[in-house]
Amino acid sequence: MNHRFAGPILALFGLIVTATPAFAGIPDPALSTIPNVIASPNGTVPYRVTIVGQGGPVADAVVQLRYRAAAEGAACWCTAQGHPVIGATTNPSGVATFNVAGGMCLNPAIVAGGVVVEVFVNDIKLKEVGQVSPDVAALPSGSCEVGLSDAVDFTAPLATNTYGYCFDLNSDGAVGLTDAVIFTSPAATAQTCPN
Ligand SMILES: [Ca+2]
Ligand SMILES: [Ca+2]
Repeated sequence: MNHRFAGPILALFGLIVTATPAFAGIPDPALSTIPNVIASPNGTVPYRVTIVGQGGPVADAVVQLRYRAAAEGAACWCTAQGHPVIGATTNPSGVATFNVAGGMCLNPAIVAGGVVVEVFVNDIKLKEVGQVSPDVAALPSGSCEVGLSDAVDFTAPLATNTYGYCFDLNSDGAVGLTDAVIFTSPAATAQTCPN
């Protein structure tokens, strides 16, 4: 090899080698799991996303839920909950866990503009999702609460396994027992905001 080129070629080789792990860490929307956001008045119902790339789970990725203005305005928010951008970082399994303290069902088909939450991973938009919540019926006061009116709304869909966007709390495309289990705890304790 001509020694004049050895340096640049070695440098190029080094670039390729160091670039590989970075590529492996690029989130792939098709491999990642990003359900509808679930909000609850005291944030105790966790919302989890799993970010996966070609090389497997992506750790230490910054995941942001960015609410569009119309959706932010239609949601119920507890005082301590920052918005419209809510962030969390993925663990070694690629899982980021949020505890969104608020409420209201935000169906993109109904919310003005057709977009509710844009999910960004390391500042790259990965998906658009809606929001669900056990707090589906708004109180006239505007405060977030899981109470009798929410139970009334949930009872028929849960009892008859009838699909409705707002009642599919675990985003599996169906309404049934799993959603009832998620709904029961905040309903039984008449969950409200902690402040
Ligand atoms: Ca309510
Ligand atoms: Ca479901």
